[in-house]
Amino acid sequence: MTVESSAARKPRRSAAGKAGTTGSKTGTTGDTTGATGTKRTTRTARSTAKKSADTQLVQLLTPEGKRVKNAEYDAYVAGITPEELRGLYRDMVLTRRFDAEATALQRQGELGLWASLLGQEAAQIGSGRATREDDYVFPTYREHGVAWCRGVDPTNLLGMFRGVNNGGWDPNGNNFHLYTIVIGSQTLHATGYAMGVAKDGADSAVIAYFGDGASSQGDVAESFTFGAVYNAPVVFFCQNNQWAISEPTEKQTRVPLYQRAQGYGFPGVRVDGNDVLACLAVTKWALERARNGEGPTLVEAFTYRMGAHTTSDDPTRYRGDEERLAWEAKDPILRLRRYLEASNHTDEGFFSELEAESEALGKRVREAVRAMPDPDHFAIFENVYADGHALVDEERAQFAAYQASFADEGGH
Ligand SMILES: Cc1ncc(C[n+]2csc(CCOP(=O)(O)OP(=O)(O)O)c2C)c(N)n1
Ligand SMILES: [Mg+2]
Repeated sequence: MTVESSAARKPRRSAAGKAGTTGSKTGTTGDTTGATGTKRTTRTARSTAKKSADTQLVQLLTPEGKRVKNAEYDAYVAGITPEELRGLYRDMVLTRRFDAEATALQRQGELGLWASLLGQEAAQIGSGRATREDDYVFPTYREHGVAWCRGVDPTNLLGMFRGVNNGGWDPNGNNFHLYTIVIGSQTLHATGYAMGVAKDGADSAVIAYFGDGASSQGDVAESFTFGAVYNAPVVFFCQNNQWAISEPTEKQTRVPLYQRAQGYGFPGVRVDGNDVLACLAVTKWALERARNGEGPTLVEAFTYRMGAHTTSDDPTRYRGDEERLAWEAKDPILRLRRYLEASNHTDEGFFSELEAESEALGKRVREAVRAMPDPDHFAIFENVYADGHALVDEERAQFAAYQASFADEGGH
C-alpha cells in the first residue's frame, strides 16, 4: 500500500527557534503526575503512571473493532481503502506466523535464540507502513514486523539467531539497519543519521525503535538531547511492551514515558500500540513533522509483550496469567479482523487464502533455515582489523591448533 506523506516540504527551522514550543501535544494530555519528593513518591507515581495508561491513548479502533473518531489523527488514515486495510491485516497475520515458526525452530534446536514480537504486530506494522521508501529505520532485535514492511526477506532475519552471520541483510538495500542488541544504542545512530539527512537537505525522515527498558539508558537520553537541539528529522518510536525482561515499566519511570519528551522540547504522544490504524496515523503524523523541519517526536506505543522476552526466558517466574489474559482481549489482529468483518471488507475466501499463504511462509522459513550453510570457522578473525594484527594472528593460530586437535576435523 502507499502511505506516503502528502505534505509539501518546508524549510527546516533552526533548533533554537523551536525549543520550548513543540511540547503542545504533551502539554494538552492533562496528565498530572506530580508526585515527587515524598517517601511515598514511587508508589504514588507508579499508580499514576498506570492509571493514565488508559486515559491518554490515541485510539482509532477499540478492542471490539469499532472505529472511533479522532479529530487530530483521522486525517492521516482518511483515504485508506479496504484493500489497504486487508493489507495491514495480512501483514500482521504473516508476521505472527513467521514469528511462531521462528520460535518453533528455536525449540527444535535450529536457532540459538529468538526474540518474539507476539502482541506487538500492530505497533510494528502500523509504524512500518507509515515509513516512506527513502526513510531510514533503526531497529532493536524484535522488529520483525517492521523488517517485513521494509521488504527484508524474513529468512534473512534468522541467520544471526542461528549464529551463522552477524546480520543477514544489506542495511542500505531497504534502509533498514541491522538488528542492535546493545540496548538503546541505535537511537544514537538514528539521531546522527538524521542530522546527516538534514545536512544533506533531503526530506527523508528517520525512525528509531526502542523499548520501555531502553528508555532508562543514557544513550536514549543523549539521543533526545541531540535530536532536539539539532532539530533532527527523527521519530523516536518506543514500544512500551510493559516489560524489560522481568522488570515492569512502572519500576523504570515516574511518569508515562511519552511525557519525557516535554523536558526535551518536542512532542510526545501515547498511542494504542495494539491498534494498527492508530499506529499508522500517529507515525505518519510524526514522520511528516520530521520531513517538514519540525524536528523529533516521541511516540510511545502502549502495547504488550505477550510471549517471553526471548526463548531463554520464562515469564511465569515474574508475571501472572491475569495480566496476559487482559491483554489477549486487546489482541491487535483480532480487533482489525472484527473491524473488517463488521465493515464487510472481507469474505471467507480472503481468510482461507491468507491461511494457506501463512502455511507456505512457515514452510519456506523452515526450509531456508535448515539450508543455511555453516560459516567458515576462521571467518571470525577476518573482519576485526582492516590490516593484519599480531594479537589476532596469535589467536587464529591458537584456534587452528585447537581445531587440529580433533581427529575428525582433519586439521580443520
Ligand atoms: C546496554 C545493555 N544493557 C543490558 C542488556 C541486556 N538486555 C537485553 S534485552 C534487555 C531488556 C530490554 O527491554 P526493553 O528495552 O523494554 O525492550 P524489549 O526487550 O521489551 O523489547 C536487557 C536489559 C543489553 N543487551 N544491552
Ligand atoms: Mg520492553
